[in-house]
Amino acid sequence: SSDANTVTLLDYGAGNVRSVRNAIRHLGFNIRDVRSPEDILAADRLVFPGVGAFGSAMDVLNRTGMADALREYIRRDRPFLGICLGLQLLFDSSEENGPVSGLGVIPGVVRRFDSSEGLIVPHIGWNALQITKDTQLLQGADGHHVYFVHSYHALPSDANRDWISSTCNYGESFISSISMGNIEAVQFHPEKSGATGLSIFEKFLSPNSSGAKAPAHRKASKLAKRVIACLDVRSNDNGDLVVTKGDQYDVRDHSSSKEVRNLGKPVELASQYYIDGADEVSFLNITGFRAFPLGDLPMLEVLRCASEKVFVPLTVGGGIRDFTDGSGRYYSSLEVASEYFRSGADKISIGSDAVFAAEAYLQTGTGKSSLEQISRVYGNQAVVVSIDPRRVYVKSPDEVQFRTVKVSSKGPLGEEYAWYQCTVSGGRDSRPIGAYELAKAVEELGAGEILLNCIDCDGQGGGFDIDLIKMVSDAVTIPVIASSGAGSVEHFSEVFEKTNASAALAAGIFHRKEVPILAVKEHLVDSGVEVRMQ
Ligand code: 1PR
Repeated sequence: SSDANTVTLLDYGAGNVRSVRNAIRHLGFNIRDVRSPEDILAADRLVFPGVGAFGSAMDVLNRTGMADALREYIRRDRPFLGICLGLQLLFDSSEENGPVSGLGVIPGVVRRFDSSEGLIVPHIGWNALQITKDTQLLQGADGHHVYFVHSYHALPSDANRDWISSTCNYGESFISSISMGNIEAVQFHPEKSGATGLSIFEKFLSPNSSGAKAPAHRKASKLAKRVIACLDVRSNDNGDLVVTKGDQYDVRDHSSSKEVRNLGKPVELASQYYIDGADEVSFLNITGFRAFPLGDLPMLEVLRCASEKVFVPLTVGGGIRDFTDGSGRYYSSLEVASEYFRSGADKISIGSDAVFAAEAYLQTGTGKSSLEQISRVYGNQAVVVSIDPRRVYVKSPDEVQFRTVKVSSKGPLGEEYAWYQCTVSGGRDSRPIGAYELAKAVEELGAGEILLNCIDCDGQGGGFDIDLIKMVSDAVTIPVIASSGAGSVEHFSEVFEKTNASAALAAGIFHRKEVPILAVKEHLVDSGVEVRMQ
């Protein structure tokens, strides 16, 4: 009924499937969107990227008649690829806001990862596939790292054993893909899994092509530590968006010109870091707290263009808060975040507003912040909180009401302790809350990940603040990204050996081309740290 270059996409409008669209187009295919149940039955090849929560997805599918159409399409054994929630929905039921009934195609249940033993949930990152069945789709992908982001997983059982094509281990063994006839579904995100993911996607789109071969690599076995490249973006004095980089958050040159340092073009650098093997790319709109970010359309354009070329997760932060523009129109932070998601972000990052939310929550015991709203709509795996603390030395822990650490090197007056004071507005204003207290509070409010900077270390190249990162990563059960201060490959192995950080982020050393991403990863492999190699 249609040409071989067209694939049908079921996007029921619950979230961002831009990345899936970008990957399909990148592989040279056109997309036909499903508008009615009939479109499902008429498809030659159907991609079903589930987004949002299980219960609300089933509601939409039932209400629109698409649930029945999907069951029929699958019963006819027509080519189908479910992604993430698109795999989970095939099962009998899920515990997510439930129990809720699913499509009931595969026997079994979907359950939350158990964080009671300290397992970090959501499961975010690159984990190794263990192939249990020969399929064309996953050929050559055994032991490859692919990108996962989820809190719920389908449980393997005797009843569904015939369906399983691969499993993955995270706290326990769970189903990472199923395959039966022409029905395929994956829990990971092929559209965000770099070259391995694109090759899996391509095998579904053109099953007869011989081209898409999974790239050769070293065999992986577990969740990898992530290496993230960060681009601080702002307008320079000529009004052009540039990647800049500060020293302790000061981005102006120390020469007489005092210009905003210009380290390159955001889209070009992001694409280069993807090619170089970055596991994720973050954009921070560092003057977002001043200017209204939706007024800052170039930043949205940067995101759109970057997401067409970068097939690993993209995070964007800066300026996510409620705002009233010059004409009196009010924008909620949820609207700002939605615009970022629509433009291609996989996660958003909140700085200043999260500090205010945590302060209010600790005072009143209740929260009604933007952080909670955004995480309710998009899921907590999509919400990062970026902390910008500054070290404050004290003689004894009793001096302050905040959690202190015994520091590895003493303060200027011989102080043996420090607490880490949170700031807002890019370090300009200090607030009465510590990084430890903030991290605990935002975890409760629904943050899915913490980006932990340190103003003292930023741009100094002297290594990460191990004391701070250990304190925070021991305190929460969501992933912590260590940031600020990377100057050499050894700093990365140090932070993974001494703390519970799940990822390490750097900016300056990558922008100035002092240390390539590949060198960081090779050093980590040599140090016995599992990383994704391409
Ligand atoms: O408060 O929600 O509008 O978010 C603003 C965001 O912008 C926050 O995430 C905040 O961290 C960031 N930001 C604000 N001002 C600056 C600045 O530099 N003047 N950049 C800034 C923060 C810090 C790191 C940096 C690492 C690694 N950038 O992300 O990339 O320190 O650097 P290094 O490897 O060179 O040491 P809101």
